[in-house]
Amino acid sequence: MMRRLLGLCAGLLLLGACADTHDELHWRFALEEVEGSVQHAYAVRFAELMAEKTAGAVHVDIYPYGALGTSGELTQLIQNRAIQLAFASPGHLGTVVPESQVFLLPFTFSDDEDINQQLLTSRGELHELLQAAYQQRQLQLLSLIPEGWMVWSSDRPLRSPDDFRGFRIRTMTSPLLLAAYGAFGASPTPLPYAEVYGALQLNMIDGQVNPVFAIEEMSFYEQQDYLIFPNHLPFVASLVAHPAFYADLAPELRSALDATVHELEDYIHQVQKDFNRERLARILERKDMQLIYLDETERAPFRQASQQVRERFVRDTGPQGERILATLQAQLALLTADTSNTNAAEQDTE
Ligand code: 6CS
Repeated sequence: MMRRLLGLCAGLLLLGACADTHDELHWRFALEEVEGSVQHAYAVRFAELMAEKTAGAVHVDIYPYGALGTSGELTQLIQNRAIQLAFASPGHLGTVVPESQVFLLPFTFSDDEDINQQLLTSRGELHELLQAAYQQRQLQLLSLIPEGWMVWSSDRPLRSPDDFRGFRIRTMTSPLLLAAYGAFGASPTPLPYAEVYGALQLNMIDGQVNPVFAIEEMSFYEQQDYLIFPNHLPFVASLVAHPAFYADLAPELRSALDATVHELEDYIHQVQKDFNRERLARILERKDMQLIYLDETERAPFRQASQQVRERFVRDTGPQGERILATLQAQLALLTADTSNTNAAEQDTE
């Protein structure tokens, strides 16, 4: 089938009529992260699997961060159909798809990364509601990708909202993050990813928040003394395309894309775990950073402050956002109960 498609395209190209088809067989995939990142590992494997599944008919060209623009600009390139695939993190998507900010709500997810991963990969009501919100804004949600726990990097210890007073923390640009760090007592400063290192170096900010692998590969740790692990929020990225690009794909290509995205779910979860563990070791080999793991008592005031952030989310996103949050919470409760039952059953048989 793929050979026939290519043969047809080659014939039409001679007639000068296959530019669009040719473009779509060379898919441009833009990343919000540099080479060596979780998103890059995803894209490299994605390209391999698409080539395998289409007998080489689809060639994926990867554009790491910096090649095409900021996260917001990549989303616009998708909406304008200038590129075929991109990552769009809810951390930068808040003004485009406000409902995606459900993934920015602190202390809403499980402390167990594997349960959160089951939530991200489930294709039930939550996915459908999010898909509708994305499609309203000319985006097709293809997958939700885990990238690890958000970690605070800082020039001082941060154990309580009091420690956050006057602390200038760089956040991604979604409005809800400003509300969250405001509720924690900090002074949030939204900036694009590429500007964070310089802002730390020039002392325009005191810290920032990202998974460990990103703190290592963007060298943020060089300008910081503390890494603080509150485990308040997993970093989630969404993989997007234009809805018309997806709908217009030949059925064989759409099946190959769907299968690839599905196959990458377990793969990328393991990659992010490995990257975050290995890069922490790499940071500590290079610099004597202080690591602080918040305990339950220290997490409690942040957990309490997070309630007002959920209320703000519901105010900002209305009934659609409220339903997304309620569905997410209900699904997490079910997944948590299932896991406890499985663990209890396993203990009984031991
Ligand atoms: O902090 C940021 O802006 C970025 N952090 C990561 C880990 N991925 C993409 C995002 O743009």
